[in-house]
Amino acid sequence: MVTMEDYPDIETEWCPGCGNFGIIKAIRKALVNMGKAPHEVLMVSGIGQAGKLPHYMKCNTFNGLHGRTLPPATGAKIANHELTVLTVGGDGDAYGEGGNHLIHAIRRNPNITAIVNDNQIYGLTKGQASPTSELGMKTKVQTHGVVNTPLNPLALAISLDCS
Ligand SMILES: Cc1ncc(C[n+]2csc(CCOP(=O)(O)OP(=O)(O)O)c2C)c(N)n1
Ligand SMILES: [Mg+2]
Repeated sequence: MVTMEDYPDIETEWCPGCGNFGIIKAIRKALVNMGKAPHEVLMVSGIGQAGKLPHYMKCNTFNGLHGRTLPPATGAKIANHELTVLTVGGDGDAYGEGGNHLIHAIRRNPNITAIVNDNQIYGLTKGQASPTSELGMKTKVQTHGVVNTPLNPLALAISLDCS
């Protein structure tokens, strides 16, 4: 039987209070509830604070390029249908650099789970605006505030009939 002991806590580089702690715990609990052992799971990520999440998971992992989580994850799923494949990344990774891959992964529906840790900012690179940053939000780069309305990722997913 798979238990939480199969998915131990691993020391992270995240700041105290970071939302990624809750997300990693929820992922571990979900895998245990599904009865998935670490060797049956692959987590794929790109670059970013969210992209570090698989580093702290005891399972198969693949760390690729920023915005490029979905192509290797799709490839792995095609090669091994039995594998439970999850991608995890930030809003910049999933909706900015990886936006094109997101659209086509939804369209192809390769039966993988894509998790986006949407903190509405480019966290790792010190706080530039991302596609989901609020209109008017000031950053060190957007000194007069963000000028574009944010992307609505759920509306995008629904319009593409995402499962
Ligand atoms: C192709 C490419 N563009 C830009 C970068 C630089 N870069 C690395 S992480 C990052 C932003 C990360 O933001 P996000 O994906 O939202 O993750 P977070 O750190 O907020 O969790 C950027 C712009 C890169 N490594 N590769
Ligand atoms: Mg982010």
